[in-house]
Amino acid sequence: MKRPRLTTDDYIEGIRGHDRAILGRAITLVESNNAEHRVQAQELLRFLLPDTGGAHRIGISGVPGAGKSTFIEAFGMFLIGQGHRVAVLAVDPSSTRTKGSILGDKTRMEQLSAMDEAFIRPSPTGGSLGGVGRKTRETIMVCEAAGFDVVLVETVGVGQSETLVADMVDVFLVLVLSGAGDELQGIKRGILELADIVAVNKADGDNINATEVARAEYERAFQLFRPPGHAPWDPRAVVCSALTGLGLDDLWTLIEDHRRMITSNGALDEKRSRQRLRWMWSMVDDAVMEAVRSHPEVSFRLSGLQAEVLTGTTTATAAAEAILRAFGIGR
Ligand SMILES: Nc1nc2c(ncn2[C@@H]2O[C@H](COP(=O)(O)OP(=O)(O)O)[C@@H](O)[C@H]2O)c(=O)[nH]1
Ligand SMILES: [Mg+2]
Repeated sequence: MKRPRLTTDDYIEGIRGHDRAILGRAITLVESNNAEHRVQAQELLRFLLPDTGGAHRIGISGVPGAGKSTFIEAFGMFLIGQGHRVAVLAVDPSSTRTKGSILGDKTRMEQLSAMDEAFIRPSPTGGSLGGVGRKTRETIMVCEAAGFDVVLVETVGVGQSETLVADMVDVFLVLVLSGAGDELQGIKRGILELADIVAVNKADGDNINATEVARAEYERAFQLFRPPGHAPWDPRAVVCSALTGLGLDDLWTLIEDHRRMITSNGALDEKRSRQRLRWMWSMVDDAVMEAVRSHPEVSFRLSGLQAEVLTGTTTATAAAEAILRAFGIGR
């Protein structure tokens, strides 16, 4: 059954009135690639804009099995206990909304998903990484307008989606595990570059000592890699247990310290401004690339030119110039 179309006023009223059904539909609107929907979504966002930006935007990454889902359940419940309203979003470009995909395991978030103060939304499906990025960023704005003051954005700890999420949040948290031979030597450089906070999870049972060792290794690695004092924030490592709740309060205190620090020295405003500008350009880049690739004259010549570059019979420069000429901007 087709639901009646909502006007932009309906959306605004529903979002401001904390109507979950309308919030869900507003996000669906924002996620749509349909041209008419895009127009209405942009109109809606323009009206909501003054109510956005108020949340702690927190990115959470970690390899599968690190405990992200369990952590978000426990941390989300902890935050609600502190009086917060928590939205949980996900970025997983490979997600097909099947079982086992990110946030597909709602069973690990049974408590949280039943709370009025929580809103859990799975990753937008399909489309390019850039498309997923737009949808998630605009969803963050809609959730903020709906009064969620903490937005957790979960992503898998691999490659580009991690970088993408780090560029849409205020603080980037990486969940890691102790042991498994990854102390110092194997610490992923990406973690050191992106993380504001590393949380060594599963600090419970026989694992407590090992997590403390790993935490100290991460702290040392941060000091070597990013000498203290040159950035608005010196990254930190903590231990926690998503299972017992140990360390969640200290972690939140640290996130609040981070917030205070980057607010007082102006780094938060600057970070968000830079993020918006990069986001604008990434959308222009994507659209231009799409226009070039789908241009009839370009597609006509593309496979031939690519083959010549692959075999080395044409230089990359000559082929690039030929493509741009075909598109109409070359010399
Ligand atoms: N002992 C212990 N197990 C945990 C903890 N957090 C998660 N787990 C377990 O680790 C496994 C993977 O957790 P999950 O939340 O699905 O990880 P994800 O793949 O990162 O989302 C599950 O069996 C969890 O029960 C923790 O703090 N302590
Ligand atoms: Mg999970």
